[in-house]
Amino acid sequence: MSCFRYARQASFWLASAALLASSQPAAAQGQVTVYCSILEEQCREGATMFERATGIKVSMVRKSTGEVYAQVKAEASNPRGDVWWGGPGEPHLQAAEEGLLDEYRSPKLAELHDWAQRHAEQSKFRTSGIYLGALGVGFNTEMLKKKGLPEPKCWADLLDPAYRDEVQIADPSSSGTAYVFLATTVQRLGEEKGFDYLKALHKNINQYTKSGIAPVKATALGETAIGIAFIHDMLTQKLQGAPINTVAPCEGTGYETGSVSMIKGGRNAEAARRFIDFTLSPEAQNINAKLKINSIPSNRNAELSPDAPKFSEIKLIDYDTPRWGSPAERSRLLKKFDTEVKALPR
Ligand code: S7P
Repeated sequence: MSCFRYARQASFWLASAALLASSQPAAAQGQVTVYCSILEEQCREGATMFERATGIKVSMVRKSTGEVYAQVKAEASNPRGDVWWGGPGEPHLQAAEEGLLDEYRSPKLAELHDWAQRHAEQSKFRTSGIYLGALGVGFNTEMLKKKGLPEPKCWADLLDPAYRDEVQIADPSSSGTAYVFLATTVQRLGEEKGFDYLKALHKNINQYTKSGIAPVKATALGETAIGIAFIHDMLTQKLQGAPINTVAPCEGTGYETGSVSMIKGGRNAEAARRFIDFTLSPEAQNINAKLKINSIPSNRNAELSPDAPKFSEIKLIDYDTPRWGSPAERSRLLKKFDTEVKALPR
């Protein structure tokens, strides 16, 4: 056989091997249990990518952020999860301070924007930032038109009696999104006036849903005229053709620092660390752009979708995530919300 033919055959086998490596899952190498608080479709895509790249089997459970916090706490003496992926940072920070999370300094931290590195430092490296998302209001343009209702521009507008039963938000105990709204309101107005606002808004709320994304879907479907949620989630529906417009409220708004954490005492610590490295990588964070979920990624090399809401154009308050994520504040505010707001008749 000529040298030329050898070389041709060798390059054929090399190319085939490379193709196989990229298209075939790696051989099975352990497992990891992930409690996932981002959207179902992101969780699924991430699990598939990670399994394919590492051969580590992912057992994924999707739950809202407050629900995962409660589960991790309930399981503390016999942890069943390894990683908590996604959801606003406050419940992660509470879990960190309560000793429910393990310290992990991912080598990927160096690739993150300063705000995400700060978030990790503030938690003593028990959680890390994976995205940012501003809170806002979405409304169904067709419904408002049909009902002859004005388009809201400010948080204060949502108290208009004309919006009775027209506004939807999640329950802050289960939903990290709704907790960011509760904390934003208290930070913006002070505790007393903030709770007066929440009590007045309560009259216009048609439902406190379990998950933060439910009001977004309900607004898109015209099941509620107005929803309170993250602006990027409302935008996803708009990009898919729903008659939704979004508002960054005129008084200023708060935002989430989406987080990932390692659960203390999990059974698969090494696989958990690899999964966290993955969530901080551009590959995993690009899932958002692929699915048109336009939160702002923490990895400097991840794609920033041109559709992502521009933080520089949104009036943001100096939202104090560590304060609202401290166990004392979060537990107290949630209890007060249940007894002083949710329990009121409408
Ligand atoms: O990545 C999209 C996103 O909406 O998923 C998370 C999720 O909605 C949080 O759910 P809960 O409010 O039900 O806890 C958000 O953190 C994120 O923006």
